[in-house]
Amino acid sequence: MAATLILHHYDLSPFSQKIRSQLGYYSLDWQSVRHAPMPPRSTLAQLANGYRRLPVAQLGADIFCDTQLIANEVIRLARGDEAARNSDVNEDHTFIAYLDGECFFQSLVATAPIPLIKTLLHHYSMGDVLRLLGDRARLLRRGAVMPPVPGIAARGLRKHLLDLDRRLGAQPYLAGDSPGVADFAAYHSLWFYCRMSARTLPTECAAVRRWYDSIVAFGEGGRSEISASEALAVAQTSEPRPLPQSQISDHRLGQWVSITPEDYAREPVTGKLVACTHSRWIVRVDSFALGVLHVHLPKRGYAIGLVDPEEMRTAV
Ligand SMILES: N[C@@H](CCC(=O)N[C@@H](CS)C(=O)NCC(=O)O)C(=O)O
Repeated sequence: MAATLILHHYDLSPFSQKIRSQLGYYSLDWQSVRHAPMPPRSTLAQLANGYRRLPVAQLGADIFCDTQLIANEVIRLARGDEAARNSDVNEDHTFIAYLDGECFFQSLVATAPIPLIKTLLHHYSMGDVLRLLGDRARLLRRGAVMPPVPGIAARGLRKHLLDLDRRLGAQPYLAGDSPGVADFAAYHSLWFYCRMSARTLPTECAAVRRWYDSIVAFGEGGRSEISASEALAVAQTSEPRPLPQSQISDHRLGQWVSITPEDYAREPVTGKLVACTHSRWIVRVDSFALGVLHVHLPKRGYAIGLVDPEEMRTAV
């Protein structure tokens, strides 16, 4: 029986919303493990071996970092291997990267701070909200991306909404008659902006408003909550799935590597490189507590480097 997708996430996370809405569109059943909005996150540390961002998806002992890969796994679960392969090859990844990068930061910065803090205070204590804001400020300071200043963000967001409206025109979704990954990537930042600012989208963008409401209506599929220890038990009692058949050669296969996001939260995942396709790397992690895990990371937006095996021995 196919493993059920476990989504490690938190409710206010926009990138997690990208996946929750996609799960809703495909009416998939999934299991939810809710995490704190900032580290320490001990379960995530055990499963993803250094990757700090959310969401992370889990299928047995396979761990998927970044919504690029998670979205593809959701398509695989819903529509099969070939549909996932086609989406991997045919989606406009440059546009998706723009939506997840520049447009995401525009929406974040354009969100009015007072309603944002009010919404956060509905979910977390004042102390936690202050820690969260400090954590995100540090994360950006150490990152390689520079968010826009508020005036530029607001203008950028407006231009983006007009562009989306033009792209949608009379068609229901950016991808045509049914939503593709770009639709969910465009949606999550606007979801965050509307929800956190308690604002609606401008009336002049009628096509965007119609499109947005239709994605809201997908809901989030059949969600059931499980505990972090249940998710760890799933990893511990599962074997990683077979490695992909269509691989490409890489001189680092079989060696210790570290793979690090290039934009922000640049904490590396280390492990032995066991597979490499045109869009992903898979590293094997031998965990004392959980056994063998395969951690999947995307190639787009991530840097790979060799690690001295001696260093790894001393670390163990
Ligand atoms: N490129 C990543 C970005 C994920 C991301 O930035 N997630 C945010 C939450 S929405 C995050 O992890 N922030 C830092 C944190 O929560 O530790 C993806 O597509 O999954």
